[in-house]
Amino acid sequence: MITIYSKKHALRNSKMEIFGGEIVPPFECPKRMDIILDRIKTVELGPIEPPIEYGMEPVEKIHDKAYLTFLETCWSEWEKEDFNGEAVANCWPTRTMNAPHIPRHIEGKIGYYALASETTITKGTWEAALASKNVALTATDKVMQGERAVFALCRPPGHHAAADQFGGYCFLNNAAIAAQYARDNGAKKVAILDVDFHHGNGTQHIFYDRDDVFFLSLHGDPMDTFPYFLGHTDETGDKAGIGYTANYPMPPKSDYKIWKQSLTDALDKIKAYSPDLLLVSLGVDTFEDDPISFFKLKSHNFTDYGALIADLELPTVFIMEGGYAVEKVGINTVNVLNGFEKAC
Ligand code: SP5
Ligand code: ZN
Repeated sequence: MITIYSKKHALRNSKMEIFGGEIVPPFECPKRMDIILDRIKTVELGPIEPPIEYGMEPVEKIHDKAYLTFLETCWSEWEKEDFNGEAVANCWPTRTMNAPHIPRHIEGKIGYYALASETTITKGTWEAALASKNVALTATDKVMQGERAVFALCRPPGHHAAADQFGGYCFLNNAAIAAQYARDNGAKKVAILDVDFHHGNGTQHIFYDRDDVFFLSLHGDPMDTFPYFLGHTDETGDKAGIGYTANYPMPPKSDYKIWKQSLTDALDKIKAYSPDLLLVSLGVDTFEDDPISFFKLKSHNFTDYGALIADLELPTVFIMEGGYAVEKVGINTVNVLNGFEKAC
């Protein structure tokens, strides 16, 4: 399997995350990519190729123009203030405010566009996010041109990013951009299977009223974990999209036996939908030792479910999302890809 990868991910090099009331080093760190690349080389998964440049057109089909300008200019505006740290939100338009105006001041603007406070914006974040969407688009193009499956080693991840919101370590929604690109280039129906531990709130919201992109997510119950406010079973789509969102929230300590039941159901739904293309939002934070998650998958379970995904016999793009047990992130990620490839 070909991997698409850009060194520019390293430009996203935040030094801090707000976690449990403390300032800690970010869980979503550049080293994750080094470990995954090492594993790809060790098991000889296949060639590692750089992305090509797709420009902003495919991004503007998903994201709000003013949001993109905000992401591009946030760091330089923040730097102009007398602040000493990274750009971070501390005030939001919450339930009793309806945000009729986007503030002029960067502190208000960042609150308007942020969906969580753990994710800061730093010098280089925008450039890394742009490289990440190019990785997803290059991989998607290759699959559209006939590759059975390609791995988009995206960083920063994307599935929490909505049309005009960042957070959960995500800025541009790589999977959504890739799905729309596929739609615009011949795919009539696209399915997005999100196996990251966290609900893919951004992707769900982007496609919620559409029937041409079917979004399915397996995740920790939002009653118990991030992103807390989306991802319940009764969210099944709106308007033309009714029936084209499927959520599988699962409780703390869910193991592979439970997780696999959800996966099997999701795979059956994908089969019935019969898409032209499958995108997998691949987060391996379902692993038992993940520091911020609560599922109990073991390393060999990742191999097993890779093979189950291959059984769909669909052109498939794997798009990297989360996974923070850094020492095992390579083994777990590549196990999915190897399990898939061996079953083809
Ligand atoms: C792409 C992705 O996986 N993003 C995840 C963002 C999660 N951010 C919130 C982390 C809060 C963790 N709280 C964990 C409590 C652990 N006991
Ligand atoms: Zn996650």
